[in-house]
Amino acid sequence: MSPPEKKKGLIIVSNRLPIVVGQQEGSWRISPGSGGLVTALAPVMKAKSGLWIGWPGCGEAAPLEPLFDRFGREQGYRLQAVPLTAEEEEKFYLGFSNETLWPLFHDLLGHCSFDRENWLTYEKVNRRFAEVTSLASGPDDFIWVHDYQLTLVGAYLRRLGARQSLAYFHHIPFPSPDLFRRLPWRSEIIRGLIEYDLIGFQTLRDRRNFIASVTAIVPGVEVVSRHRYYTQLRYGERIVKVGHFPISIDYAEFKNAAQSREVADAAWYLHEHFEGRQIALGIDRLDYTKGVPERFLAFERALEKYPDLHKNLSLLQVVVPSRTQVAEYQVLKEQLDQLAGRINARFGEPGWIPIHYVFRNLERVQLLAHYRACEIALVTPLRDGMNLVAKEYCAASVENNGVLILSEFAGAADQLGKGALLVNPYDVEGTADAIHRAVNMDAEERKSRMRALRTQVRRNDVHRWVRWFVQTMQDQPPS
Ligand code: GDG
Repeated sequence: MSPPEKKKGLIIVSNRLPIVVGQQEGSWRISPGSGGLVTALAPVMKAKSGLWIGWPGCGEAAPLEPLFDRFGREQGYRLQAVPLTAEEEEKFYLGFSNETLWPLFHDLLGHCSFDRENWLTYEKVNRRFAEVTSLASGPDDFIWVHDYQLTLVGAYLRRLGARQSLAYFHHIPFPSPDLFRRLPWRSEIIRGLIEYDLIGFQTLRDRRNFIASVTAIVPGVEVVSRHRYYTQLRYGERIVKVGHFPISIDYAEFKNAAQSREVADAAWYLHEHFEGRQIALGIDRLDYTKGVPERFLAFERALEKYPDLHKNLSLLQVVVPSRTQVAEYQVLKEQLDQLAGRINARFGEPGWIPIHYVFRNLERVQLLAHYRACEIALVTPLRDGMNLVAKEYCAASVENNGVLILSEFAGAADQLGKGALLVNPYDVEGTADAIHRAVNMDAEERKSRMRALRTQVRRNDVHRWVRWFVQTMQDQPPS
């Protein structure tokens, strides 16, 4: 009789744990976060006795141990915290991750700071993540690390003797070799990444950029074979797969929620405030990569060039507060306040405000109602790994009447480029023309474009993404 097959566990490592910890009526509560990644991974985590390792993101006051025990019982997978001091959070997260890697990887060299103290803390924190993961994992587990904050965890795990399969997914873009070379620690980062067995990117462009950098920087790395979704590299004795796996959303969940009575009512109520005009929607985290000032300028140009838009179109821009401790983000906030004020003062008339600009987080029902109510979505980042707002807008456009205006520099453009109106966000004139075209698009063209977009998102949802990534790791073709 053959011995029973040993169960392979799944360990996810990410900077933040996917939880919300808070107090309600004096007692501590813990609940899973609401992102698509958590929804997609939860069933897999349950089936594979999963463990999620990350920074809890709450102060030390919370009694984490009993809260995590309760979470494990309720959700069917476990959590493990990696503690960070305030100084580490500042240098590792706000500093190196968000002031060096984030702008560099989004092609915005002018926003980068290169600070050695921040780099040293980044190394130290990555080492700590690896130590916690090493202690918590068994020899048959599959360890899957997420995103640019944790590029070095795989290499530290190897130094600690890890023999398991190590995978990494990079949620943001990977820059061209010419840009990547500017990073003083380029060699350490790229040598860290090559220690994983599978390295996943969002787009073919990111995958190619990485391969060009790694083969230029690390002697002895060579391409062994190319397949549609991944390339195999040889590095010493090891074979490393480098693939592209465009991330997605839980399409069915978005579609069903958008069809609920609650959302339909909220959407109707929202549109009533706009008295029969069309609404162009922008929803973005406060971030200079999202191209919001450029979008305001394009909207202004559209009003200048096309007087028929006056009183017939408003831009509803939601900016979600983010990284507000970083000085650059405060400057961006002021810039947006000023631009919106100036454009409204220039074009506004009694009964018509051109830009409705709000700086806050929307509740989920409101988010969906915004998607459903608005005839146009303006998703125009200067660069974006994927951009899930674009996919969510399509899933929630249940009447098939929305027009998606999408930046050609969002990862999502690879999949949605045919149904969307693609724009270069730096091209104010071209974006203004696209806005005018969207407003005047007839119902038939809107429908056929939106149908194509929704089919694409439905077929390639986040559940398929998880299966695809895990199967590539296990050497099976994608289903
Ligand atoms: C990184 C990469 C990549 C936004 N406003 C509200 C709200 N949201 C939710 C959206 C969406 C998410 O936040 C934003 O996702 P994005 O993909 O647009 O952007 P990043 O946060 O920059 O994420 C990105 C992603 O990782 C996944 O790999 O696509 O390129 O940068 O889900 O719905 N949610 C609620 N209220 C809001 O006001 N509830």
